[in-house]
Amino acid sequence: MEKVPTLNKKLIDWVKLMAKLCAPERIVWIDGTDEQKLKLEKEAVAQGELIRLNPEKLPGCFLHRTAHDDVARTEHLTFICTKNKQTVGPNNNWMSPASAYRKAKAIFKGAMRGRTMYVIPFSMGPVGSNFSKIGVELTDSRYVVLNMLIMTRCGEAVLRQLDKGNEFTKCLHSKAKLDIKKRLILHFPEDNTIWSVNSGYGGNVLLGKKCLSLRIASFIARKEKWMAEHMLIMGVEEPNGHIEYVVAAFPSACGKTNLAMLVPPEGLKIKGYRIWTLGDDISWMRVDSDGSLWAINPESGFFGVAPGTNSIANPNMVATIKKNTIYTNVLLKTDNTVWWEGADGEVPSQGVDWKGQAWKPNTKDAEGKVIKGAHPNARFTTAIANCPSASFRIEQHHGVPISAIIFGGRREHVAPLVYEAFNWQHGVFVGATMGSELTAAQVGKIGQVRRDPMAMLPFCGYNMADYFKHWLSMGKTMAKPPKIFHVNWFRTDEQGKFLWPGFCENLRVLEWILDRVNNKVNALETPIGYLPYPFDIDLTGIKLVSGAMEKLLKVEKEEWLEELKGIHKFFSDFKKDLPRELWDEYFILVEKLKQYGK
Ligand code: OXD
Ligand code: MN
Repeated sequence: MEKVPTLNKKLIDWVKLMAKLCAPERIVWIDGTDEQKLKLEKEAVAQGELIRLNPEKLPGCFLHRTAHDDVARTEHLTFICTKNKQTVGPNNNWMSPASAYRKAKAIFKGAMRGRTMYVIPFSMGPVGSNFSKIGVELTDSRYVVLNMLIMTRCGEAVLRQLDKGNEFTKCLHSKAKLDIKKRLILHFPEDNTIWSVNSGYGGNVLLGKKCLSLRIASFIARKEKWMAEHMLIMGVEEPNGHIEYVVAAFPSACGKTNLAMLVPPEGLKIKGYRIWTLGDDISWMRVDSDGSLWAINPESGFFGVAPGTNSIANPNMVATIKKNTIYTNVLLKTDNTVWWEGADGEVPSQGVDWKGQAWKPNTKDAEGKVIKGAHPNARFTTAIANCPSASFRIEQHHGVPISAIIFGGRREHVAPLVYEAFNWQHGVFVGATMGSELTAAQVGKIGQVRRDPMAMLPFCGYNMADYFKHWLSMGKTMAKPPKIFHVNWFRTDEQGKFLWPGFCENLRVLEWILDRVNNKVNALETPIGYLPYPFDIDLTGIKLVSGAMEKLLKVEKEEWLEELKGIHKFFSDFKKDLPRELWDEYFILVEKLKQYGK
């Protein structure tokens, strides 16, 4: 082993043990310095793991291509390994720790032979905050190291934290042979351990992200009475200069990243609104001595989807990814810059696609399908600090106080533009029954509703029925719980045209939400919750088609009664574990709807 920069015996012993299993040629400790980062970048370029992009147009940027069958999270190969199967619930794949370790050990054995094992000490959350958690990831991938340097705070400062305390999540990753047949993403929450092997895709291998900050953290959070959620965090500066902070959970393809950093539309900007971004994916929240819920973003970077990112959808992200960014699986242009479907500007006349093949627009494959330049799940990894709307509070150990929790989904019908839950318990029901219609980008029947409670279905590290109980009990610990809302930007008219313009105009809905938080406007009581009066949504500077707002805010009794059948089926899957309070909310809603409009 090279010189070991820590005296933490538990850490040293574990690194030794894992090195014995994986048999790397050498071990390198990541110190977080620019010097080491530059060296790793150089080596990665020399080895063909990264391509250096045009230094004038994209300074400090690189392109990486994954294996063709390693482009997204693999939920069917993702397991929670606990002694008791019941712990993980119907929402997770389960394996016993003994058999998971046995299986994985056989794959890890000698997997790093001839390679370097990097030791990455990282902090999820500001280094030294009481609310942060430490992890150490061992990996044989330089790409992982370089991504972790953006997505987390890592290096020397974290090791100094480990001089004071002993607890860290033990994260082991090896690319091994990138063999999908031997790919495993294993979580051992009872051992605070994660093992990931035979993948090089971010969501499977940047172990601080989904694995630690959601699956392991949700498990710990339940025990320690806090919340680890799949939520953006943003500040909305109001015209009086006061900033209210909100969190929001949406299933994928609903514009979570775009919302987190929106640029106010002209009509609202002149009133004095401004957005402050804290995070686009994960929120850790706990109740403070003031009885309010406070949030930190455990991450320090964005791992965002490139296709569809452009100056209309997300001008702040376009500005953010112009420097010091790692692109994965996008198209390489002839001037050594990058492109993806839905990017700004002209479609390039040629380039090299995400698979490394020469590409021209509208070329078809053997099945007659147009070959894409970028993979639909192509990504960029970039620092939050690069973002023009980055909050000045991202490094604050205490985080920010949360005034509203927003749930959302993609629904052509049923869900109105926005509504407010009656109280915390009803809000938990609203989050627990969240759903989104499948789009062409997902496997399944287009339009079919997939339930994704709190957008946590793939990320809750234990039985979701217990997760709902945890949410219900957290509400009781808050003197000032945030108000809970549901939004839907995707409602359509009879012709299937969107009724709401979306994107930056969504701030108009946030304005109503904050007006409700601050008791500035009244609302209409309906069976599903409180709805805005149409005149309370400021439409200055935009024109909706006549009658659109009424349609956006309509509660259709028959559609909701139909919706409740799907919810009944979903709840029934949890059998007797589902908390009684959620069934209570269900039956209250059925009754209210039956009476509605009579
Ligand atoms: C993500 C996801 O990558 O939710 O953030 O899949
Ligand atoms: Mn996510």
